[in-house]
Amino acid sequence: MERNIILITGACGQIGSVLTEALGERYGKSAIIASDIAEPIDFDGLFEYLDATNYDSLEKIVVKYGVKEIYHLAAILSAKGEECPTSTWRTNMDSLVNVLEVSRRHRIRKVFFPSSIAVFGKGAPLHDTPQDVHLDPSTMYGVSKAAAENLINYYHKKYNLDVRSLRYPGIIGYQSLPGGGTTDYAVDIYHKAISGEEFVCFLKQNATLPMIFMDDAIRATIELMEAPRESLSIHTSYNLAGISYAPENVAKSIRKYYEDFKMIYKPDFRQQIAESWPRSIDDSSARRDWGWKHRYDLDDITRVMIEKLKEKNAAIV
Ligand code: AKB
Repeated sequence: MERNIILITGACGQIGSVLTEALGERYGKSAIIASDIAEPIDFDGLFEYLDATNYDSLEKIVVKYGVKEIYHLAAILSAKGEECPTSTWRTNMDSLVNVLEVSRRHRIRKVFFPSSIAVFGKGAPLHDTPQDVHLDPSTMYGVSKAAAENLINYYHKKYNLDVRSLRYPGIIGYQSLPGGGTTDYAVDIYHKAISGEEFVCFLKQNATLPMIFMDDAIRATIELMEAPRESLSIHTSYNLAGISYAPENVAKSIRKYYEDFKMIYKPDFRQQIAESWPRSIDDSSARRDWGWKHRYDLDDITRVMIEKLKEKNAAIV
C-alpha cells in the first residue's frame, strides 16, 4: 500500500497548528505536509506556501507529494467574516471546491472539513440542538459552512468521495491563539488572568455557548477520521459537544486560582452573533456512530490552561 501522505491547509491557524503536531506524532512527521498563506514559526516539518483558493497551486502540491488525505482547515471565521462577507464567501467556498475537485480527480482517500456551530440560527432549538434541523445561519461564515456541508454531501453522493466533518464548538487551547471568532474570548481570558490583567469581555456575562477543549477537539478529529467508513451515517457534518458555559462561569473558575481576577463586560457586535448560536448541542449521532465522548469539563480546562500558559511564560522569560 502506498504511503498515506497527509496535506493540511490552514496549518498555522488555531486548530491547524495543533492538529499538524498531533498528526505528525501519530503518523510520522515525514508523512505530513503543512500548508498555509502564513509562514509557520518554530516548525521543523515539511511546509508549503499555499493559497487554497488557487486550484493549480493546490494540485501541484498534491501531485508533488502524492497526497492521499487532506485536512482542509483554511477559513475566515465568524466575527472577522462580517467585516467583508463577500471575500469570506469566496475564501471559504473557493478553497473547499478546489479541495473537493482535486480530491476527486487525484483519488484522495479521505478529506476532513471543519464545520461549526455557526451553521445554526434562530430556526434551531437553542438547547440540545439536534443533528438534523433547519439551518439559517446569521453570519457569512455560518452561511459558507452550511453551504459547504451540502457540497461535501454532494461529493459523497455523486462521486463516493470520503469526506468527514465536525461542527466544532468554540475551541479553547493553550497551544495557539484563535483569530476572528466569536468564541475567542474563552482563550484570551486565560492569557489576561495569568498576566494579572483585567479582562474586557466582548460578550455578556451570561452568553452561554458550546465549547470544547483543544485536546478533545483534536482527539474527536482523529477518531472520526480513523472510524470505519461504514459506521458513519452523517455525510454533512457531525454535531460535536464538549461543555457549555458563559463568560461569568469561566471567570468564577479562574478565581479559584486568581481570586482577584477582574473582568468587565463591554458587549459588541459579537454578542448578537453569540445570541444566534445554540446554548448546547446534542451530539448523540457522533456518540452512537464512532463512540465520541468529551473528557474535559470547565475546571479541567482552567487547570490545564493556567498550568500550561504559566510554563510557556516561564520559558520565554
Ligand atoms: C468562531 O467563533 O467563529 C469559531 C466557531 C465557533 O466556529 N470559533
